[in-house]
Amino acid sequence: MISKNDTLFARAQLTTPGGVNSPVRAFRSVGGSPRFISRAEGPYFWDADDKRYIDYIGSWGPAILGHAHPVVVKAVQEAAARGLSFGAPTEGEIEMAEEICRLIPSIEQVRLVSSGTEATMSALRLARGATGRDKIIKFEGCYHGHADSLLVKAGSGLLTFGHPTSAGVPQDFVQHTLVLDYNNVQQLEDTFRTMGNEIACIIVEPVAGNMNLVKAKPEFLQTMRRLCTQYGAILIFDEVMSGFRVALGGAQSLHNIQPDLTALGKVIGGGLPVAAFGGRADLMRHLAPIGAVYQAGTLSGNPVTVAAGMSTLKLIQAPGFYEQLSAQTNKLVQGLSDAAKAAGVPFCADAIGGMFGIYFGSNIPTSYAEMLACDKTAFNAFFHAMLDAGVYFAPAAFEAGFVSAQHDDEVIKATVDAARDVFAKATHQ
Ligand code: KE4
Repeated sequence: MISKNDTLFARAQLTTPGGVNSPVRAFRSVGGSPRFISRAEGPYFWDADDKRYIDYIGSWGPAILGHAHPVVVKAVQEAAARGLSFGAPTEGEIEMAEEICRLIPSIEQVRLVSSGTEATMSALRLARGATGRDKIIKFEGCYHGHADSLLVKAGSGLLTFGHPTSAGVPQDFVQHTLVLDYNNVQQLEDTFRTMGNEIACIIVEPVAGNMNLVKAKPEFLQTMRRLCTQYGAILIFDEVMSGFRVALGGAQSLHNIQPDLTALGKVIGGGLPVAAFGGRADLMRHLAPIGAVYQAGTLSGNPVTVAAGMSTLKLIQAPGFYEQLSAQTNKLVQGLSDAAKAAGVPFCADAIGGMFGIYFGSNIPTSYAEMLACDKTAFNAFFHAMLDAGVYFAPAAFEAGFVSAQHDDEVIKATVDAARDVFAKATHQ
């Protein structure tokens, strides 16, 4: 029987490049046809053939509560019934801004936008406008969305496709973008020593999730903070993925480091398109309409998306939410590691909050180069075997995974049991 996923994929490619609206969904890195999802609830979603999967993508981070949380759905329905969009300010946007500023102390003022790309692109422009400098520093393997000056040896889809610089980005758009090695402290010191007074900003994922999960070493972030302060550069934490995912206060709360600007997204929209950038009030004052740095958006702060975001932000503040989320994520990675070890498969895994990484190699990677050395072929075989078993991991070796509050012990056990069978079969082939 032909899978309806295959039929839909063939049809989708007639009208949409690659048949998808975002490249990583196309399964090009792992091969085969993507699954077209028909519905989702809690830790599960169902494809076009009505096959159920345990979902470890969670919409690439937003679904931290589990899919179709009844409180969030109700908030969206009630907001929608009052009108979908006004293009005028609403009280809900004030409440959302106040909540973000309360939860992330480094954010004194914040502006809502509709995607993580918009958030980081706007933060970069603000940093350049506020400092009058052009050069920016990013790190190889990190992905900050698809703004031109950031598509330079980016991670995520580009890394997965194996061509680290995007076509269509003129060379003079990237001449000011310095790409350094993640977790390389000496290189940071050397770069600032030679051109620190030309640097507008550093943008960094304080927990990297777009070359798979790679944790920043504390001294890496501490050095960044010190150098930016010393040379008058802006430190931007891109917490689009890590914000409200690794801890209620984001990665910055775990490292106790105050960036000058923070980009947020994913969880803060609860699955609807909400992102944000914010930070020091003296920087945010450079933004139009009061300042000279232009930034705008027709649907920024949209009332229906803000309703989803606000109800999500309230629910993740429940007592013990992150302790429980971390406990479940740790059970998953420990279970997978034990299963691989029992089968003699070179495998390891890491976790932080509700985010995890799985690596087909002997050591947890601490850099982009170490990540590239992991066995992608082994990952792809594991991905498909688990998909057949009804477990959906990220369809690319260079992506992190996500656990929701609905991934209970039964769900984790089912995942680990399936992995045990897959690893056992892999070693008997
Ligand atoms: P969006 O423009 O896709 O909303 O956000 C861009 C972005 C910015 N910063 C970080 C740290 C991010 O992880 C992202 C987007 N993450 C990818 C997942 N690897 C989104 C998945 C996709 O591109 O479809």
